[in-house]
Amino acid sequence: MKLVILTMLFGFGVMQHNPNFQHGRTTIVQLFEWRWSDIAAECERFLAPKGFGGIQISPPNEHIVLNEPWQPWWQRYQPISYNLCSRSGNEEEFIDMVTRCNNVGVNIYADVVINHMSGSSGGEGNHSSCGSWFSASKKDFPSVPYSAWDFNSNKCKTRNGDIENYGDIFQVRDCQLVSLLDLALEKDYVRSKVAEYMNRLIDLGVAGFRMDACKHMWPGDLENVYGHLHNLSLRWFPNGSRPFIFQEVIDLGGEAISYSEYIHLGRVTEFKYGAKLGNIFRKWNEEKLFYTRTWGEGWGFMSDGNAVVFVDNHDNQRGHGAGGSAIITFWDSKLYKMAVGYMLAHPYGVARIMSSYRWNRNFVNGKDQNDWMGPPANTNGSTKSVPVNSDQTCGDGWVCEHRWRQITNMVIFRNVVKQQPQISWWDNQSNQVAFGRGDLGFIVFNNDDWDLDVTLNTGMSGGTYCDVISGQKDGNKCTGKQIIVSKDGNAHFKISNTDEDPFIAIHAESKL
Ligand code: 5J7
Ligand code: CA
Repeated sequence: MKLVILTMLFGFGVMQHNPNFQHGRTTIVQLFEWRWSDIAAECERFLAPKGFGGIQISPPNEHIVLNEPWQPWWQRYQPISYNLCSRSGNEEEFIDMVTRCNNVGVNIYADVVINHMSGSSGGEGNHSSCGSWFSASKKDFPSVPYSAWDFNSNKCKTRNGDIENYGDIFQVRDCQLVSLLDLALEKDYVRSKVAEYMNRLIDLGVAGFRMDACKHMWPGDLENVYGHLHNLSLRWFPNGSRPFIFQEVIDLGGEAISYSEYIHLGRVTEFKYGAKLGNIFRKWNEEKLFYTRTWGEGWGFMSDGNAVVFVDNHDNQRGHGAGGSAIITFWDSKLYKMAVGYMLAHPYGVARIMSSYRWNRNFVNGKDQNDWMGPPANTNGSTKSVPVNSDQTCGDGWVCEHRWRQITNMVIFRNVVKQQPQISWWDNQSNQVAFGRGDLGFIVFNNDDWDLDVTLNTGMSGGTYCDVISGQKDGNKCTGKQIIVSKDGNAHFKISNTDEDPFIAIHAESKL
């Protein structure tokens, strides 16, 4: 009996750390600000065939619509109601997306904003994505409905009701984050409204949630909400599947609130990962790639089973948030491909890659004046859809990093080598490193300012392999470099530091 109860408790807790990937897939792509109709098409024409595991979508609920002078991306982080109509599309389009992506085995993870509603200066009227009326000054959101009683005002002790001191955990949880109206998640009513919203998404087929701003919510309140969630839809998932939970807690160390308060509830975003990897590939702060021999827990990161890892996200790719200018993004494409390649080759964590849009960066004294800019839009403010060019790149300002050959092919690499241990580490005591994943994959990086020219034991079976960075396997030939592995597993690698992509990766399915 005791054992049964223990198994149930353990099983219940652990399930929320599992991404529920289908068909042995491994990787999440954040399709930031994409429309639902574009995502549905992308699942069918690209993500499923290339083996992507799931998508983090922008918040699907009704949000404020701002004009300053053009809709900023962060309006999606100011909820007005839990109606499923947003800048990305309406309810019908949402349902169509979830259905079509699930039908081809690509999971949908919704970004969920439950710490707050709109900003306190959000005014009164119908400037919301479904046109619902609200009054920020009266704390009245009748489409949920929430009224003034459902917010934290009385618990917060700061003068203007905003968080002033991140060293005070009561302020961080009970006061307003940059004037956003802070929900009283200790109230059963608020918990039930939030759980009802999340259950609606689960019942439609969503596989899990990216929980926004968890630092600003009490772990006990989150535990209560998660405890009310349904199992995943039996239409696509095995009986008893729990929603995957990954929580945004920005913790680079040195604050009063630690990621460790949240790991029993689900996975947590490991912000140290991209911040450190940025410094390493940029060779800042005396960092060298060979120091990553102990990458992962050896660098003081949270344990493997709790981490979601990423090179950049929608927030820190624009100089906001954790990591500052060390964060590598598509703007530094050569370094970016290497950093994402490293992440996808390395076994630590559940990996998420970013898919962005371009904006007019304009630095004044080191600060981007246009860090607020929303997605490519038509003159009426609606988000442009994502056109795919004949060379498979995206148009109209959509970057589609996930379609860059080097990145797509490393998503496939990660699927091929999953669960294989990291072996055969080699380095030159500088910025050239190599490692294998069991006998199924091998990768070599040259981030030094000189050539790499070395014979290494790959641990792989003898034969000719196509490098999946400079090209890939195409029938019985390679479109890029070829690597010959001898019967004893040795292979010769030569990588010029001036190569467009100074790294090489081979795996079992790239063998001729
Ligand atoms: C929260 C943190 O705990 C943290 O450590 C951090 O670095 C950022 C935030 C943060 O989270 C948000 C979550 C939301 O759902 C909505 C939000 O508006 C925020 C948010 O604003 C926010 O902090 C901003 O970025 C930090 C780097 C600054 O230190 C903060 O002051 C804040 O900056 C504010 O950004 C400006 O002060 C304000 O004038 C401006 O209007 C506002 C614009 O909104 C954002 O930049 C939204 C950021 C955001 C960040 C996220 O991590 C996220 O998941 C969603 C939105
Ligand atoms: Ca709060």
